[in-house]
Amino acid sequence: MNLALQLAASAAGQTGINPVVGCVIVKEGRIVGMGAHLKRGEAHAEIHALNMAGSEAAGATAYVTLEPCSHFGKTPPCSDRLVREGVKRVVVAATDPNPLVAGSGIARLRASGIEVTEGVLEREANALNEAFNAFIVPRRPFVTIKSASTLDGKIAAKTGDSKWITGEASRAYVHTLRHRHQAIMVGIGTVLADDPSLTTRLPVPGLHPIRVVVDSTLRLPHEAKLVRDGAAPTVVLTTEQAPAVRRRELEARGVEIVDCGPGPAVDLDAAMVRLGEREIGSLLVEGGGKLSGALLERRLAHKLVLFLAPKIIGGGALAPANFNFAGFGQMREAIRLERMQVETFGDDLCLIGYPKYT
Ligand code: AOF
Ligand code: ZN
Repeated sequence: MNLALQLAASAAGQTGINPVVGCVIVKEGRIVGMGAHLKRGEAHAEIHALNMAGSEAAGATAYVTLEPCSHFGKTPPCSDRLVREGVKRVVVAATDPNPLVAGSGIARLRASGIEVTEGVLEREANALNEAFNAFIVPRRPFVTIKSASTLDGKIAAKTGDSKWITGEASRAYVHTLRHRHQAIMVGIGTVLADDPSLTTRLPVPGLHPIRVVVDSTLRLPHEAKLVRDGAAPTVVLTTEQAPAVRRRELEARGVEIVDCGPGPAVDLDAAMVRLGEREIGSLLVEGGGKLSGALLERRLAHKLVLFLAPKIIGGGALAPANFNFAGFGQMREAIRLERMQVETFGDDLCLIGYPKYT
């Protein structure tokens, strides 16, 4: 199952709104087949592994990180294929929260006389599919806010200088995060200040996320890299207050404009609905402080990835903070994170946690 989890993890970021899944088939102490789900619309993990195993699948044990499916989606049900190949035992890590499956895949295997063991490395398997698990029913993207700040929570000095806060190792890891998300979101302030490309730049080629800009009045300049470079689709979330002429100009340049309410600000709840409809299941938010603060305040962030550089810059209100929102009067009202993890990248810390909204 550990190997199946590794296979699944290797496909992180490339299955769109589908889960990552790995499968290893073992017969008489030998691995006879392995597979991973590599792309939405293409074969599921079990099918690749069964194809590799061929006639060896009969009487074998299949280790699968996610309950084999029982529905006709873009591909036929994996549970039927496992039955047909004569697999004797199936070991499953996590059940499939997709209401079309949700236990019925396992039930089908058992009804056909296959021995099923559940819950093996379940926590690890669910961690790989946290976005899929959160998206599948509400159809809203799993939102991860990334920030890079000093120890005093600043994302720039009082002069606006922000290059660089964190070190090279942290910044390199951000590109892995981009590869693993379907879309990346920034506020128009960040675009005007930095003209970012928001692409994935790794030592090996990665996938570029769809670039999403929150821009209530369509201030996005034609000269911006996001408009000109054609590296990945650019979607602008705006309001009815945006001038019609700007809308036409940007659309003519290939930018997709999505209306999110009457304004003055972009309705972030509506934005998540629109992005979900567009089959964006995972969203990485990369700034700035106002957007991150607004998402947290609206309880729309599922996960925070906070890089902290071992620096203190000060600057009071002139130096922007990573979460800029009205705030609470009482400490007991503070947004708490749970399931905290700490990692290090060079001399930087990276705190990972999940906001617990009560
Ligand atoms: C499995 N093995 O490798 C995967 C599963 O549209 P489809 O046909 O690709 O089906 C997608 C659904 O199938 C997805 O929402 C999830 O419930 C399940 N994914 N199941 O047995 C796999 N990727
Ligand atoms: Zn399947």
